[in-house]
Amino acid sequence: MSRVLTVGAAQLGPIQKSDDRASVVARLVALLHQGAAAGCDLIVFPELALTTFFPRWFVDDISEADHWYETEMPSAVTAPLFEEARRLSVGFCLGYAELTPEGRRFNTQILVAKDGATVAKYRKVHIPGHEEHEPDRPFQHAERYYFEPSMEGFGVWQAFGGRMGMMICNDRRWPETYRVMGLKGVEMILCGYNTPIHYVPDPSQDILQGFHNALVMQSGAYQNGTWVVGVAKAGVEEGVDSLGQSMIVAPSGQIVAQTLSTDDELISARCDLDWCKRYKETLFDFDRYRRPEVYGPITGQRGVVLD
Ligand code: CDT
Repeated sequence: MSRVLTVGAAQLGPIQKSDDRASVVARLVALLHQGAAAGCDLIVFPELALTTFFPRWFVDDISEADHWYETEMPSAVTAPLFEEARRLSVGFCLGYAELTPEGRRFNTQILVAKDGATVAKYRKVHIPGHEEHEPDRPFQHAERYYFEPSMEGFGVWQAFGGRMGMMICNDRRWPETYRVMGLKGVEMILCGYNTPIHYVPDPSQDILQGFHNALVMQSGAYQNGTWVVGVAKAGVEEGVDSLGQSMIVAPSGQIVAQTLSTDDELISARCDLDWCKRYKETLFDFDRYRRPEVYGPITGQRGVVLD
């Protein structure tokens, strides 16, 4: 069995509030066609890929936001994406807001096989932003109001001929995210993101957004000997400018493909999953070199404790 997986990063340009899901699904299907023409086995879409990034607005009654969430997947409106993927025999990874039958709200990403079957579901662990309305901000980032953090952690699934993991946006900034999957032998991590350029708590970081995006994904890839596919919803959405720079990162930490625009854009790369071994079996041979006996504080405490 070939260990080369051709993966596509299907960046989306902005989705405005008035764009209905059917028009967004049509854009996803168009990117799916481009990916299939490029020989992709798997196409990765961004975080919250079906709607505008709605946590930028606050509503006092959260049920007023129910229409941004999916209660079933596939649904009538998303079925064409699943059907077209099956017809083209291309897998995909899709981020969306999930509202469960119990009324729980998660920021979710699924992995769908070439036959259209959902083989894995991941719910975002690190939820950034704020819980309460902060009226002085130019825009909200109320993810902590709209989503609960998953307690399921970071899974790694055998799929597409390799060991596949998932993370969502802010997860990519935390080394623990990659390491937990690294300890499960991950070979490719799929990540959708929505990253506003303007970081309200510290605007000095604004010009560093692209640098930080690459820094964390390149480091995470290298330190764990894994491919990382990071995919943006980019551009000016309802007046808020968001980072593009979607990229495919090799286990060496090198960027092998990167988007040039902030619009709908597909990039792809042939990813040799065996490349991971060069790092996993040498410099980052965990079994040989890691020292878990002195890493206790990483799981034993949350914040800083001064000796
Ligand atoms: N979607 C998401 O997690 N975005 C955050 C923005 C910074 S926190 C306000 C990110 O880490 O890119």
